[in-house]
Amino acid sequence: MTISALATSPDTDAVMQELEKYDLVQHALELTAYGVTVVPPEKMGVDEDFVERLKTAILRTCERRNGIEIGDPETCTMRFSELNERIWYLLKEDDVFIEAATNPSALAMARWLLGRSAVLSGTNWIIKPRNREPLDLHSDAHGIPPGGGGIAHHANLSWLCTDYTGLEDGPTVFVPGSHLYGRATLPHEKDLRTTPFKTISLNAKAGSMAIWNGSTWHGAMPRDELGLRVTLVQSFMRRHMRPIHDWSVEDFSPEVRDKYPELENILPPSFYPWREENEHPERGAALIHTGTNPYA
Ligand SMILES: O=C(O)CCC(=O)C(=O)O
Ligand SMILES: [Fe+2]
Repeated sequence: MTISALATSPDTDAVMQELEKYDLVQHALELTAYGVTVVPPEKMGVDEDFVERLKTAILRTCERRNGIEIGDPETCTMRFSELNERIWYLLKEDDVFIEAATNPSALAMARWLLGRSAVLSGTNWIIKPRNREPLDLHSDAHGIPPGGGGIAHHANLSWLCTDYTGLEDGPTVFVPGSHLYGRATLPHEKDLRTTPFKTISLNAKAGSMAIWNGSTWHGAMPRDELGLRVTLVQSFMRRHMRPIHDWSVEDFSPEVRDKYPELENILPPSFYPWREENEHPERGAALIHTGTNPYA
């Protein structure tokens, strides 16, 4: 008996069926139990050159926006601060960012955490050269206070564009299960060298997607390896939250909207804010519906 086939719960059934379709059930379970999972490249359903196209788009956008020349990313010795300026708002820079944001496996996972109404909140890159500084443990679900651990509010879907196969790569590290605390880290919990919490470090090939509940505490190891670790970070949120970017599906041409129909769903028009009167009362029903079920 497969409950999702019995058509009693349209939102939950749809989310469950997508997980089955893309062979992601184990990853959904890891997200629920540990707050983090890594989906290997072969389950992301992209063509072979996708990750190279994504990495190149990130490096070219960084060069163009910052007026720099990165050269060979495998030997680049530029500083972190030079490579991580103007890192946000990437969708319009190259269609590969839209392809990444609307990837069916990625959306199936985002919707497991945030419901079918999940919205794309923000996109940014991280280009990490050899550096000596660890990144402190933190939650990405800013503004969610203690008590908020029952459901996910925010999800980080990070596409690894280079290998994270050893500690020398400067991988992200996680405190498994910390999403259940439902709060941000306190000052004495943050330092990776002294935190009393057990951590795991990401160990995955380029093309994998690391996905975490935004409330899962994470940080990053210093990078010892020469060259650049390159990552596309995609933040999804529940629909009632204030997205990072004020972007709209109207910003994209009809051709792009036709090619990536999921854009309409992940960049919905907002019901809020309003002043004396709401100018778009017709948008209210979709938002109110999200209050009926965590999978809505
Ligand atoms: O650089 C890393 O591995 C961690 C990045 C991070 O904290 C994030 O993407 O939210
Ligand atoms: Fe983070």
